[in-house]
Amino acid sequence: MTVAFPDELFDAESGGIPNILSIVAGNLFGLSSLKNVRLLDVELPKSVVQFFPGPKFGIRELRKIAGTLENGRPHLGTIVKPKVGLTPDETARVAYEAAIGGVDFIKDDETLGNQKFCPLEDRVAKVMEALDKAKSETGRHVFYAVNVTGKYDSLMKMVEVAIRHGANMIMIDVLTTGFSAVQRIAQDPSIKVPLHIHRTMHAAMTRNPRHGVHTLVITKLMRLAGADQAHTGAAAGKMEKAVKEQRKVAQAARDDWHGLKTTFPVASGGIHPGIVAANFEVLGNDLVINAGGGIHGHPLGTRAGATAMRQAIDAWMEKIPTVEYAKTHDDLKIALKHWGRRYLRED
Ligand code: CAP
Ligand code: MG
Repeated sequence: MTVAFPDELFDAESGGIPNILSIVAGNLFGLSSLKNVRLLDVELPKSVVQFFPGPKFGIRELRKIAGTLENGRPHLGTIVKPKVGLTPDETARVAYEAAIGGVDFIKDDETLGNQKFCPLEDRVAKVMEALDKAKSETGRHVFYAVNVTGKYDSLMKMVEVAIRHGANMIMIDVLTTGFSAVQRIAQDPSIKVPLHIHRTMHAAMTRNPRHGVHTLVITKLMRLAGADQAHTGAAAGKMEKAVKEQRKVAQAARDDWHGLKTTFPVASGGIHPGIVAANFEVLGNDLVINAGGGIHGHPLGTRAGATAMRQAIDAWMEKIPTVEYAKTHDDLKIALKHWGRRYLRED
């Protein structure tokens, strides 16, 4: 069923997303007279949307910086793995190898913040130094999204430290931190870097098909708050969902929406070269395809893993089947032998 609320109920200016959620996604979930209830979508009028910054950059600006505006190919991202435990020097080495191999974007994993074994300040300085070196060798720009997830005051300090050391993207786990933190950073004119938004914990409310909140709602709210890139889910991968659903969710990040800039949808989770084409087929080319284990787990290491992913992207762009392309591209050939490949059936 569709429920309409009067506009004046919403205090979008000072209440922001917390106020919207308290109204449309509040106590209803706990009512003992309801066995199950699920929020499938939210439609917000311009009178509400106008109070939100939306993405500062959007897909077009990110493509301009990465140099992919002309060819329109999907971006390739990686998550530094193992997810925790590496020192700043080790993290920088992985980042350098991935950059040389061909990624456009590198991110911290969602559990890495400012732990003692890998302090944020030292990590950012060393990774950015490694990416500068990679740039001087390849001419390619690579984004590094630094995870500043944390309590509000330290989060703002981490943003400042990260930017001072050259960070060119900031990452936040939105559900554990709060939509307001994203909005706070997105609307700050002095913070001139894009935001990558992770949604760890989302499945606690999005997974049950009978109860909770659909990822479509989370995606719209991430865009409203200011996500330049946001995890929207993969069509093939370790956390894949129904094809039609995933397409709809990725599209919500890119559709016209009361003049807001677009959000680059990110497909992540168990991605490897053998399922790259399957994801593009469903989710399109305006997509960041993100592989952690599917890059660093390549038998020849991170650099070859990144190259194999890039080759799978090139194959797709040249409309050549991945297996065919692999015959003349060794890193891809080894990857397909290691992980196999898969196509999707529409469901
Ligand atoms: C992927 C990932 C991401 C999930 C998030 C992980 O790594 O870094 O956090 O994909 O899921 O830790 O699993 P791998 P979603 O490539 O090594 O699997 O995008 O669905 O929110
Ligand atoms: Mg992760």
